Amino acid sequence: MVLPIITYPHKTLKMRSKAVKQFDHELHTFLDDMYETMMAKNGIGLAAIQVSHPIRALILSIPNEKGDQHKENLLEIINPVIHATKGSTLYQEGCLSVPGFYEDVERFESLTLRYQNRYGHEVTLEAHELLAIAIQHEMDHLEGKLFIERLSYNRRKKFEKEYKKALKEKK
Ligand code: Y12
Ligand code: CO
Repeated sequence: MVLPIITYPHKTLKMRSKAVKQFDHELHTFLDDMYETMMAKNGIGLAAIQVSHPIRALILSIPNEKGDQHKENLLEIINPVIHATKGSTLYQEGCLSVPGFYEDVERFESLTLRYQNRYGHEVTLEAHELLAIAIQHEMDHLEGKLFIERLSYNRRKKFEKEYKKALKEKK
């Protein structure tokens, strides 16, 4: 089932998500719905809070070098914790909860992540490049933070201006 995605400035997006305790059928159905939703909206990443569910779960489907997203490469990341980071990098990010706005954000270049999969099994992942960036973007959602809150003062102003213009055009 494709779920509705909430967008800025919905106040739920500011909530801190709670740890997942039960790795049951309900969680699996929800993760399947998140996947359907992300693919229907052309996303590469989605956090549970974006579909109004404040639990520490996120999914990622990073495209391969041809730009294709394969379900076998889908990552379902639950209760993630970053254990080590290296370097820094700039990447132009977008978010399904901030449609139509893209801006450069500085992130760690690589990281070591520990998380649980849908069965509650512990996984360790070394992430680099786009995967590392996407993990940080989605983990910010778990803390109630959007990428626009990581922008410099001037870039944040640019966002506010574009957001207000888009609102006026909608009316
Ligand atoms: C790098 C880049 C992005 C992330 C986080 C995951 N972000 C997304 O998956 C964003 C997807 C997105 C899709 C959009 O829709 C289309 O392109 C058709 C979109 O455009 C509109 O909604 C108008 C915006 C964002 C992490 C790291
Ligand atoms: Co996002």
